[in-house]
Amino acid sequence: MARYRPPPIPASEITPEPVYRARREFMAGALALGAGAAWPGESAAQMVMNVSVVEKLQFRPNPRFSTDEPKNTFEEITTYNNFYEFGTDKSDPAKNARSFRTRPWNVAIEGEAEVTGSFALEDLLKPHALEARIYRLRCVEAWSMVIPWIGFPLGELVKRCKPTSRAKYVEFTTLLDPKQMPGQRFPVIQWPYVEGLRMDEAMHPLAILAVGLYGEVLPNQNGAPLRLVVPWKYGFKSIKSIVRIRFTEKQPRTSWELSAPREYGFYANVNPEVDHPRWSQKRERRIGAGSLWDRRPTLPFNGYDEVAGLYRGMDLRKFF
Ligand SMILES: Nc1nc2c(c(=O)[nH]1)N[C@H]1C(S)=C(S)[C@@H](COP(=O)(O)O)O[C@H]1N2
Ligand SMILES: [Mo]
Repeated sequence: MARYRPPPIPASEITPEPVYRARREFMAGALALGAGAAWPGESAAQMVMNVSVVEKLQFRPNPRFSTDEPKNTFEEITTYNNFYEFGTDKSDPAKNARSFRTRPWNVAIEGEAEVTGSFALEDLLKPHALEARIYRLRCVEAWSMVIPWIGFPLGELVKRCKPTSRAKYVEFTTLLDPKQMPGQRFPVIQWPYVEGLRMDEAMHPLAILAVGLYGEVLPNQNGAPLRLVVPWKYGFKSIKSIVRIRFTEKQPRTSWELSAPREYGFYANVNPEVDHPRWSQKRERRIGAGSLWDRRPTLPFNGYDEVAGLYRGMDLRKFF
């Protein structure tokens, strides 16, 4: 990967005007709350991007739910992406999502819940204090990264929606907009991208909705303005650019299951014992660290052992 050189001009000039304006509005709105802690000892996004004018998110670090492994750089996290709506190469999303409009943004809450309707993102976020959490992300393609997210527990939002007793699952849907998302003009997978969690998974304190990383509003290629992060599951569960959250009685039919049911199960828990039909899941390559051949062992549940209780009594080879 080519070495990154910081642009010599301020971000206000390199960021397309609507994006820049949207970011300012985003900040002026719901997110300027919380404890106001800075990222300890650094501001990598600021350094890398030479940004002096883009406002920072207000958040509190959460060491209890953070790994102390070395973080991937802002550049790695924002130039090596899976976001098929913007192309299938790892470098495509950074290029093709540049002018993606993430404001205004509404999220529909639907299904088996007392609180439903269409919510402006600002209103949805208002009650939630943001936290920084450094999580491992393990892609099904046998690579991994360490990413400092900014977000809040999904379970808090679920509770506020007051799901009914019939709600057993939560289904998430990405925006469908082939005009803005050129990848959706090709039938790579079934659009829009759909993912889902069982209710107890959604309530687990490790599952978060992210709105930023490295102290900054989420870059478009990472799933702006709102994406799920479920660190014990393969990366594809962590759906980006969410426009709908639906509470259901039946298990949602996810895009990956519909495209390749033998390869991608609903649960998608990181499991070194269950190989992908076309490759082993025993090891993984940490992006940016060492050579291509430097592989580390993959840990069950991506190392997040505290979720094991959710699956007690389940055959995780069958429910992969
Ligand atoms: N809507 C949508 N969400 C998505 C994807 C996608 O193609 N479309 N790719 C998934 C996959 S396979 C991975 S590994 C992660 C990558 O997240 P990152 O690019 O922020 O590291 O996003 C997930 N969320
Ligand atoms: Mo992935």
